[in-house]
Amino acid sequence: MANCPDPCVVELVSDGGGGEDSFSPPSISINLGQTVTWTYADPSVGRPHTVTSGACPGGTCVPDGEFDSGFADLLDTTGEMFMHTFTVAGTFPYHCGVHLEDMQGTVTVLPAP
Ligand SMILES: [Cu+2]
Repeated sequence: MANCPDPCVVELVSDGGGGEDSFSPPSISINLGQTVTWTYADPSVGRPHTVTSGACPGGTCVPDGEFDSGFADLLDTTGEMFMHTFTVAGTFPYHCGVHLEDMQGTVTVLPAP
């Protein structure tokens, strides 16, 4: 797992860059109180994504309400961002509401030293 610097940025990308729909990097760890900024960096401009908390057990994604960029304003424009500040330690799985189990990530919030 990559330790994310502060400010911490996770990019939303897809096959336009030769890869797959993904959060890059998919798994990060941060310190308690740190903010994560998800930035649309998908070369396939117009391919929409969301950042939605919740795991996908058995391939079915279940939003858990911790954070959600939502469907009202899909992330589909270069540089568009969604931010969330993590104030509780723990492991927070999330997914894209469009690509579901094919596009997942995890934020691990380290406890205060
Ligand atoms: Cu997506």
